[in-house]
Amino acid sequence: MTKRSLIVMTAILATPSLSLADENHTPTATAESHAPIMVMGDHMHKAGEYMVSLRQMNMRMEGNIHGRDNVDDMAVLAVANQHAMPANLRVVPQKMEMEMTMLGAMYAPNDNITLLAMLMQIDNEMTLTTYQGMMGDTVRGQFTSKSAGLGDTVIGALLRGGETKNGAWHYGLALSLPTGSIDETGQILTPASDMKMTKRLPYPMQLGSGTYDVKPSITYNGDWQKWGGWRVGAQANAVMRLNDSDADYRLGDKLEVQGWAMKNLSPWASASLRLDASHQGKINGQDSQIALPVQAAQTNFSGGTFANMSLGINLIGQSGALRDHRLALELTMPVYQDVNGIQMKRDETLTLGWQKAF
Ligand SMILES: [Cu+2]
Repeated sequence: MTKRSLIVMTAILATPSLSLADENHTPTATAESHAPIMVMGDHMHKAGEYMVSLRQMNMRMEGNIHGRDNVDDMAVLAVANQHAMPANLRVVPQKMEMEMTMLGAMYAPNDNITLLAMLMQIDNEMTLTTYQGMMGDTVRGQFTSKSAGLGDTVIGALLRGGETKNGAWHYGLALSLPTGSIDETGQILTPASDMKMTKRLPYPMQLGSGTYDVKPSITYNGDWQKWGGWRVGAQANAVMRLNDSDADYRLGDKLEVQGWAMKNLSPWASASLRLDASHQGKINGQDSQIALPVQAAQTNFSGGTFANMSLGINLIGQSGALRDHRLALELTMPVYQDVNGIQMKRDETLTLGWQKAF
């Protein structure tokens, strides 16, 4: 765990002691009344309510896959480079860590609409092995690329849909603004020389999409008391790019469906199980400055189909200074990944979050 994760965690854990107990507050919420922490736009608020949230997400990737199959460095070196020279890939990613800190706010001017906004800070770190020259399997060395800064900013609204006997659904419409940089550079060890060169980093190391993205969603929340107090939910959401970035490309559109079930363990704790599946298309166009003999710089080698299973725990304070502070942890594990071309293999993601409504 990195230093910033620790700072965020400490801030989250210290926050309840700073707030005052509020005796006139609405009845205390239950631990299962929000979806697992990784689900965005899962709930609406009552008129006049607002909420702040902080999420810390750490995602790891290790090794490489071609489609669905694990591949070693030699298999990666056998793949053609789309860019001019050399003929084959010569730089192989080994490990990547993505850290995202998300600060969110929600406000409901009335019962039918909840406004939301989210800022994020992103830290990426990738370790790669460079092979010497135009061919062969002689290692020149390893190097690490880093990028950090503000990511894209999301603003949007949730709109009341309708009600069923045991639940309700709502619609979401958000816009992602391209506040994240797409011209991050790093010191690259190239196949040609032991001297590092400053180059624009490959697409997965950039901090934003570079485009205005529309994010529609529809969410159902059900309270199935007759099933022994289970709460269930489902959401379909999409990311659609509206334009090409300044660097003449756009990331692939994305579609995701997910469902979850939550069960109370006590008035202040619940456990959750969530399944998600998503599909993302390939990068369209190309940034002419991203031209390294590495898979992550190949626009064909982007997007794919993914499914994950997540286990979560949710705690909610019941009284005193802890009242209504929500703390949640979710561990996401890949169960299926089928990528376009060769890409890094996704490992687990850990998300820690804090939410407080007023
Ligand atoms: Cu909220």
